[in-house]
Amino acid sequence: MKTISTQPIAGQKPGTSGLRKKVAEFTQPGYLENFVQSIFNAIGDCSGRTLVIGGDGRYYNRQAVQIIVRMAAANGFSRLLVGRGGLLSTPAASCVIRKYGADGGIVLSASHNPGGPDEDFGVKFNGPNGGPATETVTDAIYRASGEIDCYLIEETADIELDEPGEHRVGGCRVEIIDPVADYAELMTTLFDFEAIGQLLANSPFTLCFDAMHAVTGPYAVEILERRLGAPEGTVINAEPLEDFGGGHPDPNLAHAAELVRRMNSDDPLAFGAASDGDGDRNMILGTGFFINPCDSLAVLTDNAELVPGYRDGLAGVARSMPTSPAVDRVAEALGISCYQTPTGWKFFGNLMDAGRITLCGEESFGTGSSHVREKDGLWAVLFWLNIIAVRKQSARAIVREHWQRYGRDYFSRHDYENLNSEGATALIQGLRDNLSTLRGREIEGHKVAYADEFAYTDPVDNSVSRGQGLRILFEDGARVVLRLSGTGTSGATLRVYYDRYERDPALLELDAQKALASLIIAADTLAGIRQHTGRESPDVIT
Ligand code: VG1
Ligand code: CO
Repeated sequence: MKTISTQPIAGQKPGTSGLRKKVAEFTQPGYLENFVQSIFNAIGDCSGRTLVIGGDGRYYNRQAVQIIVRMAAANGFSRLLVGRGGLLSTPAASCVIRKYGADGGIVLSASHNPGGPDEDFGVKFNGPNGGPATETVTDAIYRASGEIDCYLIEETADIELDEPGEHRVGGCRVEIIDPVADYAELMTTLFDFEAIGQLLANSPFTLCFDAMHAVTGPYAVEILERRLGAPEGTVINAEPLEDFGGGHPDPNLAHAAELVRRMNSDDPLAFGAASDGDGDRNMILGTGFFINPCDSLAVLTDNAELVPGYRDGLAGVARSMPTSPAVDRVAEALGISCYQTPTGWKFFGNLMDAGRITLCGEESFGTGSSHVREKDGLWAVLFWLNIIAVRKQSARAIVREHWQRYGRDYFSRHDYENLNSEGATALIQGLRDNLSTLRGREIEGHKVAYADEFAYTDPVDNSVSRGQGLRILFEDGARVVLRLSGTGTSGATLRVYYDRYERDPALLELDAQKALASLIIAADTLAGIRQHTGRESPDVIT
């Protein structure tokens, strides 16, 4: 074992989901080592503990796994569970931590950010509940990164990552585990595989899953093709590649282009889905139909009792603040609690651990439940397939019925990427300074009811998280939210979220951009979006 002296490196502050930087920064001498040692220092004595390690397979994943294995052994961990090939999707890592009672896990991923030598890398730490470290822990990691003076590492050869087996590194037992098996097993306990299998065997029901050359390929092939009997080739772009095949592993209409093409071909498919780099996001498409993630969460909540794992009902639900309130309406009808948390999955963990919620989700293509402590892309796909198999209706028909019953919350998010940081900060600061003056102002037919900066008090541990997005609520129930992204690695990304409720049965099938047009203009008037960003239109609309 060697003790290597080092000094703090500025900027190792975890964001919405772990530490994400350009590969060039992460591969600087000592950069990864400093951050990993800061995690170990923050969690305290590691001796005798068990750690799970895996990642989404992006560039630098394999090298990073080898370094972390040697450092974990040197820091006293007695058992490491490492995904074969260095792979573990984010939800599978969460599953493995929980199943084997590990003390935590390190997941190597920058999620939906592109990968490759010139792109992004990331490291996140999950706690013993399998969920992303809470803010208390990420704050402690950041503090540790500012005080670090040495790191510990074993001087051993690389271990064989591609074969199942056991290794000794220093005093530590390292087990190479099948990255898919435990997760696939868990899915069979939640969903009716027989009913879904029958649905898929029924030839008019055609399905395509786009793994985007990211980590879900092996999971989707095993579950959809091998276990559920979907035809070979149902999963496209199934092989995880270090650069995701040059694509952007973000499941939305812009980036999952091949899937969208197949859905709209002359012989359209019944159901399409895609996941992101680390497998925790999902996009669901019906024939000629995109299901907004906010609506998806509401529909899953409303139909949960059709699915074996949720047959006994839901303890409660939660959504991130910028997510539309579609799920709130269902929770009210079901008589269960509905919580509103800041953006990022780390805020759902306490609610789940305390048994307050079963399902939760975010507008950013994230949906999940208490089966693990991360959002879970394939799980959401299986949930939808299970509902379709039971109701024997198309995805589109199910959503339409939902709107007829509950009304529709039109929702859209506009992203302005790679902005000059000063301009983006000035925009937010300018609006923040004006929040208290907005009440009563009328713009484009919407009158401001109130405006504030969202702060969250965790009802379980009473911790307070401030500065979680500026929101403007209008008297007609419409809403605009503005916040800066905490996952980017260059410049700033502004996210503007719009939602508006529509009850009129004749107005439920409008184009979302048209339905939200007046709000989009109102937001520009109030926040000076075009003026501060210098952009006429957003880069990505979801
Ligand atoms: C984004 C999303 C947020 C999500 C986070 C991590 O964060 O908005 O909802 O939890 O990514 O998702 P931000 O700070 O950039 O808005 V993942 O799949 O990239 O781990
Ligand atoms: Co992700």
